[in-house]
Amino acid sequence: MRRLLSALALGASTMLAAQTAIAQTAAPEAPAAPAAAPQSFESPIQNGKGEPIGKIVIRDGASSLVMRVTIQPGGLPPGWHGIHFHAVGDCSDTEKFEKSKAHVNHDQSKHGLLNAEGPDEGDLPNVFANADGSVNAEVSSETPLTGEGALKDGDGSALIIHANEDDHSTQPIGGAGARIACAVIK
Ligand SMILES: [Cu+2]
Repeated sequence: MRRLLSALALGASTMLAAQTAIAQTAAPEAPAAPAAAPQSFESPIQNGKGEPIGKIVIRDGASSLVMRVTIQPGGLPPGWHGIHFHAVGDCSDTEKFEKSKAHVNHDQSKHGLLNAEGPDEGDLPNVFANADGSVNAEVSSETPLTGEGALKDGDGSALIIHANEDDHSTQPIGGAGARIACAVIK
């Protein structure tokens, strides 16, 4: 009985030692982030029936923002889809999403990441929806989330997903077609 008790005691002290070791090794990594932590913003994506199909998560750094687009299975028709930042943060007219207006474009640039006179500030790379309609994508943009010329200006902005892919050169939206999903950025 005594052996058993001391074995238990030894076991407990070994566990404590292990926990202390974990705490010591984990500690130095913790304080690194806060100084340069990017601003982040999250918003649901809704389809043409006003149903939630996924979300955008934006992290805004000093010189560019990174946006993750996540859409659940069944959310989109499979294949490539053009996506853009549109000028107004209003997704309430779900049939056509026209209240989101045209692209964010403060300096009258031409549309298209591949256009010599572009791109406009709303231009983004296409995203690809899998056979089940889901999307997991990450894109970047030099358009800021806050500050001068930002997405979060007085009337906000919207992330619009189009029915077709964007060819990144023809006007006005690269042949991307109808607006089929929308997320408010405000
Ligand atoms: Cu668009």
